[in-house]
Amino acid sequence: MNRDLEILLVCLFFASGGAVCAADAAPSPKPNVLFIAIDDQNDWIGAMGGHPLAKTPNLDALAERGTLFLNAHCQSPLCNPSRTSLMLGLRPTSTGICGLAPWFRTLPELKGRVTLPQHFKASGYKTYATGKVYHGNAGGPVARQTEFDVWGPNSGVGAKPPHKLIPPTPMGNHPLMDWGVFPHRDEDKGDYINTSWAIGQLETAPKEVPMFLAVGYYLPHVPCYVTQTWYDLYPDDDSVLPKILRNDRDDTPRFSWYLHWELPEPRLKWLEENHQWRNLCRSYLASTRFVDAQIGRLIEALKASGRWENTIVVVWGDNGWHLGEKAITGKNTLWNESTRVPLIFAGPGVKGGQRCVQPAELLDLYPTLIDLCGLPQRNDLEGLSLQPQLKDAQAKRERPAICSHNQGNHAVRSERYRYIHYADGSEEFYDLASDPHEWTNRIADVRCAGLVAEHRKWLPKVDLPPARGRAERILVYDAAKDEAVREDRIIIHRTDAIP
Ligand SMILES: [Ca+2]
Ligand SMILES: [Ca+2]
Repeated sequence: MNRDLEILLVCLFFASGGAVCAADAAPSPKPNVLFIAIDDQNDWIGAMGGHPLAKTPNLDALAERGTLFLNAHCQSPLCNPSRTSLMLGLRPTSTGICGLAPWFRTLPELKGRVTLPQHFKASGYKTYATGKVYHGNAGGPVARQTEFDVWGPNSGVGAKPPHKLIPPTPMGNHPLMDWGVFPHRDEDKGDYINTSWAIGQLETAPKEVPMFLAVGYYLPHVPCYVTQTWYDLYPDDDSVLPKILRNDRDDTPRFSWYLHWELPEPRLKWLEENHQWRNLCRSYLASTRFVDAQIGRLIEALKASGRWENTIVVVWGDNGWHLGEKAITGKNTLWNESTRVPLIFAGPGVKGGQRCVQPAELLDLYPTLIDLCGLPQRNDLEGLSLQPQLKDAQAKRERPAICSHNQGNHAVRSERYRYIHYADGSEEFYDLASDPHEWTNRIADVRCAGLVAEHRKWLPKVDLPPARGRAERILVYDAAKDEAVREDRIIIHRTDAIP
């Protein structure tokens, strides 16, 4: 069948409400969904152009088959709140879930909330999950009963060296804060094991029942352990380093340091002093390349299972990662390195070969997948369906993408600009067209005043304080005193180790 006719039939199918097939009035099989999450994956992906040496042939092929969003952003630059928001279809500002805890089912108001996979299950799908889909082991055995039908392994990073590979890091020398090469096999890595399990499901699951298969990749989240083969694909020279501006933080508010809390991730200064910057960048690039290879295995199995033509593949990252930009490593910021994420849709109903620069949010996955699969609509979701952009990448979106990090801190990303508002009232404004690295804060430029005001209008009207049950230490930044105190007003993780 030619591609245009195929799209037309798919459109007719959706227009019919998905109840009957327009072509022959026989029941039409709903498309399967392969739902692929990558942890802490920034734009260092070939097709995204975030790093000249990034090579991801399998992700690039998926992007070519479908639509790649080049301006997609997480709703919170941290695992638990980002994933919770996506799965619930609600902003972190609407739930108060903005930290590594709580597991959302512990909140009475969210106990019965229908998540994305539950909505698929209720619509006749069998749902499968392996790896890091929700944050860590969030929910534990309870989640295993309620969130998916079938659970595979959640193997984490897998093989680990007997001791940390890098020198002791400041901020607690956290065990996860490590990277590099040590002798081990790809087959002993968590992401490999989880992929093998998912391949097994593709081989054995009954074809009559549509599948929703979620595979959550742990890498390139730290520790970025890789085997020599992948590591050696990247040169031992400075071409692996990102472009940075040495005095980049001179024009960012002091509060932007507090936002990046008391994380275990070392600053750029430490990486350079300990000759670890290059090693980290190579390890991260190699980790992504390894994950890409696992996605390649998965796609091959999908094709071999006969489901390729009738499966929507969606790939997303839960937040980005800094590797020295703005003088830090890690996430937990409101700049592009933290908020921008990969987002690819491919399969029936998705136009191929498209690059979309309209803003998109991970929040949009829930309503978009409902549309693509012809599931019953819901009126309780805060995202927008991306279906217009999946048909025509030029289709305008009615609002910017918003990323929030604890109460009072928000980034508003339109097609061209980024506006940031911090809880103490300080602000930043960037023109990505002339300043793609966000090096020049133009908030004080009077010529930008009108644009800033337009972006300010999009700050969330609802902005709940953090929900109870947070696991990490909570500190409050008191702007008047310029110090951290414990209370429940503005929650912020402050470090006193600002370089
Ligand atoms: Ca993450
Ligand atoms: Ca700057």
